[in-house]
Amino acid sequence: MLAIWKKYRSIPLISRIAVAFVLGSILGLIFGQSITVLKPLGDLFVRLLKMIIIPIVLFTLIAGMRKLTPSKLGQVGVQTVVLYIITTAIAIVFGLLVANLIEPGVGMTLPGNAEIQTKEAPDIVQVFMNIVPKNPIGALAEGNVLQTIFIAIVFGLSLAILQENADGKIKKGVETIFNVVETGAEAMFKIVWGVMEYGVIGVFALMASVFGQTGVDAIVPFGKLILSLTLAVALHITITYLFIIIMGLVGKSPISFLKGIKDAMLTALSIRSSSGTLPVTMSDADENLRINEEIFSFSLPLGATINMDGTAMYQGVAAIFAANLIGESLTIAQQLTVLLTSVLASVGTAGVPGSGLIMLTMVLTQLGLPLSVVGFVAGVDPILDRLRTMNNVTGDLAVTTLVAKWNDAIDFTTGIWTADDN
Ligand code: DAS
Repeated sequence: MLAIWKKYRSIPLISRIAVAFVLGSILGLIFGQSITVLKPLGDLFVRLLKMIIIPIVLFTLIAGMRKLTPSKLGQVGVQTVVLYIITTAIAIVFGLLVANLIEPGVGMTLPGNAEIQTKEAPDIVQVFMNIVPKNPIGALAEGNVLQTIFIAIVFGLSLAILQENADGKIKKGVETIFNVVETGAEAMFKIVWGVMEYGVIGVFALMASVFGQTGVDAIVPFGKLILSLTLAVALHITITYLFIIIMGLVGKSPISFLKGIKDAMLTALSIRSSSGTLPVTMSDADENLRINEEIFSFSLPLGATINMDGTAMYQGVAAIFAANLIGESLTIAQQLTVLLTSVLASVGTAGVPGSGLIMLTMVLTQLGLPLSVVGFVAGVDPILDRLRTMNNVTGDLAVTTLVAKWNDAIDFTTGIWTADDN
């Protein structure tokens, strides 16, 4: 028995999770609804990851402020947000291009019984106002990532200023707090890998229940919609992230980059939550991509909430799908509306399961397209959402790598990058 356990443990964790992912998907399609009894095992995995989000963001971001001067934070912040917005806009263009070519929804009709869901577009001023917490402890308790970022930056900055100007007991106290949060961050990363060990079971259960729930008969009619999103995601990851950003601007091997972020990509595909994947995303940035904490502790939590390239791209695909369903075609002006609405809405939408579907109600409302489309595609959204989330997380890490390179805050002599030299 011990020999079997040792053999099992000798297999790389990510390989075990990948096998669990594929096996779960296949068995889900074979056994259908009956296998969804395993869903609680998958939900437990998601809960364990969510348990880590707030402490890891708080610890790493405050620790990161020890090295980030206010001016540097401004520079890193502007670079990060501008790149996030540009890549999101490119993503939507890919979504619109592919959907115009494949024409998902043509030849299909919208059933009258799809229930209508409506959601108001977030008021952009309110989105930015909501970043400031009324009650910091409440923000942490309810797991509000954007407000936690705000608290960590403000508190970390004040500590960094005290570190420069205070003396005696206060200075000693600042050192102690920074040491505590750095230790806390390391402890959190250790927990991440403990949770990922359970992830082999969790991912198997999640994939078995999603394919058991959805079933082949629900997937086939939406084949062209799934194909359109899959193609757009593949194009955006390959061209925008791997060729332009990693190979062109960072000047490193795209293969090494992919190897460095596979844990986060597979986790995102499994749990369909950027925020839930954040502990793994940050761990990959730290341990594999060797990015300095002061960069990723700011850009990744921010990216998990405001940078959703896959989600925004899906709006382009789904808007054309909706128009085709009712025998219309979107004018260029309408497609530009999709682009603008989706970029703005992706800033205001949290990285949680199904947020792309909620955003779709805003986009369809803006275009005057039938909202019943949201109910119509809801059945396959657990599959589409996984593709979107995997894209979202990949984009966060690609931009973070470029910002780290621009700020000399990445060590290319260690981690996954050394594979380049072989
Ligand atoms: N599940 C969302 C995320 O976590 C993406 C989406 O729903 O589009 O990023």
